[in-house]
Amino acid sequence: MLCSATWGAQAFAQTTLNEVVVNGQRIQELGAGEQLDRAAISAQQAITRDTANLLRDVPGVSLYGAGGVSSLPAIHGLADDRLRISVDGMDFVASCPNHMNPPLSYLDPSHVAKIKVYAGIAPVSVGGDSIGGAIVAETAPPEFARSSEQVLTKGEAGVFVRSNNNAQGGNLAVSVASESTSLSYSGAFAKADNYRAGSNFKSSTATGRVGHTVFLDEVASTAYESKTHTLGFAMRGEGHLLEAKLGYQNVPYQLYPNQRMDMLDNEQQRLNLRYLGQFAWGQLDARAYQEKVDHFMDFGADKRMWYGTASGGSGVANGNPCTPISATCAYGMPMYTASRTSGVNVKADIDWGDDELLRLGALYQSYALNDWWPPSGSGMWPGTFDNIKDGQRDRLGIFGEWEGRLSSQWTGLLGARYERVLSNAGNVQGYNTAVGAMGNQVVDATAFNSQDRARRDHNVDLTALARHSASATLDMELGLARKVRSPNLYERYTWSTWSMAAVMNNFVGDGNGYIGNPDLKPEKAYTASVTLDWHDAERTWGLKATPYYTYVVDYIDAVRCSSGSACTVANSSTSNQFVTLRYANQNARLYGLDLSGHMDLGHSAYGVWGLKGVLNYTKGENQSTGGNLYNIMPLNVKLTLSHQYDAWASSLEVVGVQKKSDVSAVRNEIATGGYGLLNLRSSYSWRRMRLDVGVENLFNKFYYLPLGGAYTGQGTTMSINGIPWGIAVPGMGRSLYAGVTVTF
Ligand SMILES: [Cu+2]
Repeated sequence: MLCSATWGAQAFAQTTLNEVVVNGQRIQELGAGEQLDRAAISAQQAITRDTANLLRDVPGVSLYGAGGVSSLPAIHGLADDRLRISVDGMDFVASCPNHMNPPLSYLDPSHVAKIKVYAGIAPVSVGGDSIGGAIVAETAPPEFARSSEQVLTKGEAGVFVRSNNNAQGGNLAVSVASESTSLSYSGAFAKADNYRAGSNFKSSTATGRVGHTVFLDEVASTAYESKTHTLGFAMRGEGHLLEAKLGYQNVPYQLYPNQRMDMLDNEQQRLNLRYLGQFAWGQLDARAYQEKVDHFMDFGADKRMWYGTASGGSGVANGNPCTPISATCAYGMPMYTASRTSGVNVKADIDWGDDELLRLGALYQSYALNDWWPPSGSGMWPGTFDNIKDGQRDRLGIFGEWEGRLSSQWTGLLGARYERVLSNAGNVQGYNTAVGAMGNQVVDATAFNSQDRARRDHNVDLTALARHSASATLDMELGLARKVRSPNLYERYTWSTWSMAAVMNNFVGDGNGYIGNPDLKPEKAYTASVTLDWHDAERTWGLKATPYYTYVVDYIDAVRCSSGSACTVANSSTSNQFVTLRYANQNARLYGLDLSGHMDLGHSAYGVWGLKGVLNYTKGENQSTGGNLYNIMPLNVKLTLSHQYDAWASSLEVVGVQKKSDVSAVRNEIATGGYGLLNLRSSYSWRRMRLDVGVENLFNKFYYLPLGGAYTGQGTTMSINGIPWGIAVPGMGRSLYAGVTVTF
C-alpha cells in the first residue's frame, strides 16, 4: 500500500510531504540523494555558520566561495540560480548584482531541521525554473502537546567559538504548545573577523588599513556579522494545520574577498503562511509568502584604505572622507538593491489506487527589483546610476507528477511541468546624462532604452525516474530529464559597457565585469544519470556510484564584449588581466561521477570504528568554443575514519583536492594547486547537553580555494585592473573550534 505519510499522535511534528510510506516502511524518495537531519546539522553548528557549507560532504556538491555565511552551492558543476533552492517552500531570489544574499544565506544552521539534496534529477514537483539539482531546506515543523492536559515547553541554546578568525556566536530556540496551538521563537547570532590563511600567504598588496594591524597571512574582506530571528505560530485541528512564520534577518556587514564591493547592510523580512490538510483522497499543501529585501553595498574597511583624498583618487591612505563629494572628490561607492517577492504555491498529493500517488500543483511568484547607485563624486556624479530600474520577473507554473510501483522490483516516477516566465525592466540612466559622459553612459542608456525589453518564456520540464531493486544487495536508479531556466534580471538587463559599472555586476567572484543581454534565451538542459547502490543486506557496508551527463542548449556563458566602452582590442586579447564580458547563449556539456561508500570496521571493547568516503569528479565544457566552463571543482576525495565509544564520538577527516588546470580562458580563470587537509573532530553527548571540539586544517596547510574566485579583497577595486590579477582566494589556516548545545 502506497499512501502519503500518515500522521500519528505527534501529528505534524515529523510531517514531510514527499515521503512515502509502503507497508509502514518509509521508502526512499525517487531522485533524492542525501538528507541531513537535525542531528547531523547540530553536529556541525560549531564548525560552520554558513548553511550552504553544511552540504560540503554530500556527493556531487561543491561550493563557490563568497562571504563567510553565503557560499553558493553547486551540484554537478551547476550553481546558484541554476539550482532550485527553497527555504520552507519559498523560492528566494538573490537581490544583489553579486548575489551576496542567496537563499540559504537567510538561514542559520541552528534553525535548519532538515535539508534534502536532489543531487541528480529533481522531480518536477520539487520546483522549476532551474536546470540542475535541488536543495530543499526546512526549519523545524511546529510541535504540539500530546494531550489537552499537557503544555509542551522545550528549547535549545548553544554557543560556539573558533580560534582562527575569532568567530563567535550563539543560538536560542524556544517553543510553547498546547494540544492545538504552538508558539515558537528561534534566534541566532554569529560574527567573525577576517580569517588567516595557512602559513606562507603574503598578500601582494598588503599595506594595512588605517588603525588596523594587518597580519601578513590575513585574508582581507572575510569578516562578517549576522543576526537571524524567526517567530512561528501554528494551530491544528482534526487533520488540518495552519502555520505562520515571520522571519527577520539583518547582516550589518559581510565582506567579500572575491568581489569589488562589500555587503554593508542586508535586511530581509519574510512572512510565510501555510495550510496543510489531510483528506480522504490525500494531502493538500498551500502556501502564501512575501519577502522584502533591502541590500546595501560599499567598500568595506579593507577596500577603502586608499580612498578619501581630495582628488578622489589614489595616493594617500588617510582613510578620511573628503567632503563634500563633488566632481573632483569621491568617497566610496554606495549601491542599493531593494526587492519584493510575493508567491503562492499549491500542491495536492492524491492517493491514486493502491500503489500510486499523483502530485498536482501550481505556483505563482512575482518578483520586483530596483538596483541603484547614488552619486558619490568624481566619475560617479552628479546623478543616480540605474543599474536595474523597475525590474520585474514573474513566474506562473503548473505541474503533474505520477509516482507508483510497477512491480515488486520497479518503482517509477513521471512528471511534466510548464512555467511561463515574464521579465521586463524600465528605462535607465547613468550617473551623468551629459553627452560624452564617461564610460559611454549616455550612448549605452539610450540604446538600452530604445529596445523592447519585455520577454515571455514558455518553459517545459519533463522528468522520468525509475528505481530497480535487483536484489537485497543492489539497487539501481535511472533518470532522464529536460529542465529549463529563464535568465535572471541581472543577466538580461544590466546595460553599461563602462568597465567600472560592469565589474560591479558579477555573481561568480572572478573579478571580471559583466554586461547583460536582453536577447538571452532560456537554458535548456537534458540530463541522464544512473545510480548504482551496492550494499550488504544489513547495510554495514555500501558503495554508491552515480555517473551523469548533461547537455545544455543555450547555456548562459560569457564572451569578451565586442562593442562599447570597455570592449577594446586589449580586452579581447588579454590572458592575464581582468576583462569585461557579455552574457551569451552557447551550448555546454557537463559530465562526471559521484562515488561514495561506507563500511563498519568492527566493534571492540574500545568502541566502534567506521570508514566512509566521497569522491567527486566533474568536467564542464563549452561546446560552442571548445573551452572549459568556469568554476568546475577539480577531482576531490574525502575519507573519514570515525570512532564511537559510548557517548563519545570522534573522527579524522582527510581531504584531497587535485590541482585545477581546466580553467575558463574567456574569463581568465586562475588555476589553483592541489592540496591535502586534515581535520579532527570530537563530541560528547549527555542527555541534555552536547560538547563539540575540533581542529580544522590541523597542519595549518596553505592552499587556494579552487572555487573561491579571484582575490579582490583589498585595495582600490573600482578600476578593473587597479588590483593585481592572478591571485586566488586562500583557504583558512588552522582553526580550533568548540561549541556547546543544551536542550531543555
Ligand atoms: Cu551586494
